[in-house]
Amino acid sequence: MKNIVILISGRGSNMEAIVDACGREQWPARIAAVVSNKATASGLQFAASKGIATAVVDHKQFDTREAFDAELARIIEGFAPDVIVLAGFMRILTEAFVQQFDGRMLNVHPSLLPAFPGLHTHQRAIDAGCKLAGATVHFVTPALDHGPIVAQAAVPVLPDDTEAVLSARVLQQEHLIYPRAVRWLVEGTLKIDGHRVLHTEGDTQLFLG
Ligand code: NHR
Ligand code: GAR
Repeated sequence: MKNIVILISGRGSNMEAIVDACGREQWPARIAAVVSNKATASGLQFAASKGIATAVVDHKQFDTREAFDAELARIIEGFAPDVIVLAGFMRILTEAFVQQFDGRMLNVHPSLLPAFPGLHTHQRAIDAGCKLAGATVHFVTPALDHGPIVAQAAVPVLPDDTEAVLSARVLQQEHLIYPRAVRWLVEGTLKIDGHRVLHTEGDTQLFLG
């Protein structure tokens, strides 16, 4: 049984999708904890309602990113994590933190990386005139949003799209590809080869929404 620790900052709909898939598909894993950097994150209530341990490490209580990350790592280690999942987690992590969990930590980012790393991805894709947008699941490395790509989903950008409409279309795909990718990491069916990630049994890593 592997332990999954999920980090959130807000709504936590990706966390919900992972919790649900883990139970429904009977993964050889449990959600050991959901940890937020914000006490007000609504996802904490969902996790607690499922009997999952929750914790808050408020970044505002720390003077430096290093101090915040050290406490976050201490809390996470208490749950003996095998897999760490960033699910709408909004704090950039230090190199030391990332290295501590090297090869065990995934993020879902709401763009087709390497396009639009960072924030406000949907508005940037609309403003750039992109005809495709999407989501990327990647291993977390020190370089923000630049880790090896595990899976991507593409969706159209339609002429009248607003940020809200496009982000909802992308989010639907996140809820499909992120549980799949976490399951692969739990099952040990991913092989990292430089910047490329291959599924050892040939499952599709490309989704067209
Ligand atoms: N940390 C590292 N080292 N590497 C990555 O790839 C990371 C990471 C931390 C978070 C998620 C990422 C995303 O999917 C992520 C990937 C937050 C910011 C950000 O600018 C950027 C990217 C991501 C998450 N955060 C601001 C900060 O100062 C705070 C913004 C806010 O609170 O709203 O940390 O997009
Ligand atoms: C998701 O779209 C996720 O890709 C994005 O925030 C949303 C979180 O939704 N992540 C980031 O922008 C990270 N900087 P959720 O809390 O409902 O999963």
